[in-house]
Amino acid sequence: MSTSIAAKAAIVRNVGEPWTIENVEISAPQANEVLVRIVGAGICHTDTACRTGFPVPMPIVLGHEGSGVVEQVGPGVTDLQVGDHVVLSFDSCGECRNCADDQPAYCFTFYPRNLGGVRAVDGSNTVTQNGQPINGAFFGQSSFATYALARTKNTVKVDKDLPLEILGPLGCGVQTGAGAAVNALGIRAGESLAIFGGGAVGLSALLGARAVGAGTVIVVEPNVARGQLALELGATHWINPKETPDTLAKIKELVGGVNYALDTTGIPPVMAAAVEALLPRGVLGLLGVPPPEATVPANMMSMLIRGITVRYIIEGDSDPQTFIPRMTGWYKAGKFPFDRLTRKFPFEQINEAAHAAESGQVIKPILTF
Ligand code: CXF
Ligand code: ZN
Repeated sequence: MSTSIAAKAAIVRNVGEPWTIENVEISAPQANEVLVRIVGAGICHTDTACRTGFPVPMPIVLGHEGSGVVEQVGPGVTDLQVGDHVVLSFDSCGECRNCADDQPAYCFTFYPRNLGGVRAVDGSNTVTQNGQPINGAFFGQSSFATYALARTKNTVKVDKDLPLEILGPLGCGVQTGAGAAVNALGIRAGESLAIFGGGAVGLSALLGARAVGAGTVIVVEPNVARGQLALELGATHWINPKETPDTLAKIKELVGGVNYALDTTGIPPVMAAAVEALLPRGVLGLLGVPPPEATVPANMMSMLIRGITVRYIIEGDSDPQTFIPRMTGWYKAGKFPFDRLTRKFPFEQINEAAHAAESGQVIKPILTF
């Protein structure tokens, strides 16, 4: 059982170069690992950011929104079985203070585990090519490949009556947005939320807020198709900042202010508007990746007198083992139509699919195998 498995993987050889699909070998699963035959893999902004410079070792097999079928289990694995349908999420140690607090997205070893390119446990390679090392283990999976090696910790079993091909984004982008609204902000029935940016993460936040019965949900988004989709998905208001540049004034005019705000853009002036849109005791959650030199652009006195909280949120404060089943439960109940954000592309069209997302034509591309 310890023979490696032949697979095809999309490799980035150097920063900024396109993906090339090449033959590789995937390591057989060790203790606490499973081999998954990938049937779908979403493309997240972090994949494209890593291709173009977010620091990861090269050459590398990216992909961290995989879904598929368990093909092999490592020695001693009992909680997953061959044939199980699974969604792959981010990896965590399960033992540090934050993992023990059920906050695995803030695992003390999150970055080496998810972006280090090798097995965190012993530094060995999970992907090779003709015996030569290729970086893998990306978010404990590297799912831009026909097979992925995952850890039981980040492998979540799902019901077989769900559409497996499109479930991968529940492991990152959808979980990040929906979890931000539901877990991190803890939005409750009737409370109000303004979401800045209507991409995959922002619209997932909208879906999460709707699933738990939020009241007013305002989406600020310049792309007309995305703004219209936000309204179809239950946003009470869509503000197009191209037509209404003073979004803060517009939010105040519409509803006076909001209990919560989420910024998915990482753009400092957008964050400044989001802080000022909050009612007293409001909370702003930051999800967008900022420019490297950016500092917080908020007026401290204005925040003080309203008792404002501003915090960063990773992966929606989610524990994938419980939050992914919660989302699939909402989906089955017709309360969480995340499939409306997706479009399928054949694996071979990975570069076209990523470009379609970057240019704003597609919200969440999913590679199918
Ligand atoms: C990432 C965002 C940047 C920090 C690490 C986690 N989320 C998912 O793609
Ligand atoms: Zn991601």
